[in-house]
Formats: sequence, structure tokens, C-alpha cells
Amino acid sequence: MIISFEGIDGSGKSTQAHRLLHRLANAGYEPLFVREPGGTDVSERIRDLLLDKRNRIDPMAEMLLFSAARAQLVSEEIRPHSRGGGVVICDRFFDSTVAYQGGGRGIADPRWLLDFQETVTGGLVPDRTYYIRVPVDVARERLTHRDSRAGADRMENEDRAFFTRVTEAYDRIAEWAADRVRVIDGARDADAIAKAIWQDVEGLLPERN
Ligand code: Z5A
Repeated sequence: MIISFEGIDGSGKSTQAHRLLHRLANAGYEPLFVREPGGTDVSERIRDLLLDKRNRIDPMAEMLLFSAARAQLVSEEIRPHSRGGGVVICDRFFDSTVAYQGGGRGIADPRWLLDFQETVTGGLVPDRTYYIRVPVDVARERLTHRDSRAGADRMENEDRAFFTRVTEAYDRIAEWAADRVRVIDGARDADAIAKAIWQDVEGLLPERN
């Protein structure tokens, strides 16, 4: 079973993905946790290229690099684990490419990109996607504190209009893929969000051996 977490940077999706990881582990599951881009040697090297703010990357090249990192991650990690009956938690998956490169950058029709991503993953689609939705200003405010310490990466340096377009694209994905995507109000406190997600996940979980 594959569960993905999506949202703009600062939405709190990584917080929720980790909360679910711990909750599943406590319940006796052995989930695989992956983040995108990354998760394999090759994909982590692509991540370094993509997030290094010294690099100027053509938008089409950017989309293909994110997709390349994902194809590698799917074949090396996600597919083998989910085929064996395991639970996989993805901190971002292909909806990020549709929202950021399709919506944010406008490199191609988001609907076309969504179809293309199914080719990238060999047809592998999450069973559930939690889209943690927060207003752009709330996300940026949260990151102000963090980035003053760590420094923003190449993607985080984009302006408010970019993240507004990304949000609009996520909203459209949630409509197109309403069967798998659950929109979660990310402005609430982290405990309340984790509780709502767990209630939903419990109904999806496979039997433990
Ligand atoms: N990207 C792309 O363009 N195309 C793609 O196909 C893919 C990715 C896969 C990856 O960056 C970048 O690549 C990302 C999208 C792009 N760029 N942007 N912008 P990353 O992996 O370094 O980071 P990220 O995935 O974007 O986000 P993150 O750093 O993991 O943050 P987050 O998941 O959005 O939020 P968080 O770390 O859980 O929380 C952020 C802060 O808010 C933190 O201080 C928390 O303590 C706080 N927080 C969390 N929840 C709450 C609540 N509920 N209330 C208040 N405060 C909270």
C-alpha cells in the first residue's frame, strides 16, 4: 500500500508523514519511508543537483530530473516493498511534479503531466494521498523561522505568485483524483491533523502477518 503526502513547502506535510510513520511502527507495521526527490543513491544525487541554488536548470530539464529521480526510486524501493505487501509512506510523489512543474512553472498542461507521470512510475499510483492545504502566507511564515537557520534551497527561493500557482494546481489534482486524494486543512494544530489522518488510514491498512 502506498500513501503519499503533498502540499507546498511549509504546509507541514513532512511533520504528518513522520507522525504516520511512528504511528504505524507502534501498531506493528514496518513501513518504508521515502522522500522525494531522493531515497536512492542516484535519486539523492539528482536531488543535490535540483536543490542547489547555484544551478540554473531549464524548466523542462527540471521536470525530467524530478521524474528521473522518481523512476529510480520506484524501481529500487517503492515497487519491491509494496509488492511484498508492505506500506510505503512517500513524502511527496508525482503530484508534486504536476503541481510545481505543471502549475508553478507552467511547462506543460497539468493534465498531460499527470498522465505522463503514470508512465514514469510504470502505472504505480498511491492508494491514498493526503494533500495538506495551507494558505501560502501561513506556509511562508512557518518557513521564515526555519530558513533563517538553514538557508532556502533553489525551489524555496520562488516568489509568492509561484506558490499560489502550485496551490491552484494541487486544488485541481484533488478534483481530478478525488478517489485517492484527501484534502486536509493544514492550518489546524498538528495533533488534530494527525488524528484525522490516522482515522482514515486505519480503514485502509492491510492485515498484518
Ligand atoms: N519538488 C518539485 O518541484 N517537483 C517535484 O516533483 C518534487 C519536489 C518531488 C523539495 O524540497 C522541493 O522540491 C520542494 C518541492 C520541489 N520545494 N519547494 N519549495 P524539500 O524536500 O527540501 O522540502 P519540502 O518537501 O518542500 O518541505 P519540507 O521542508 O519537508 O517541509 P514541509 O513538509 O512542507 O513542512 P514541515 O517540515 O512538516 O513543517 C514546516 C514547519 O512548520 C516546521 O517548522 C514545523 O514544525 C511547522 N509545522 C508543521 N505542522 C504545523 C502545524 N500544524 N501548525 C504549525 N506549525 C507546523
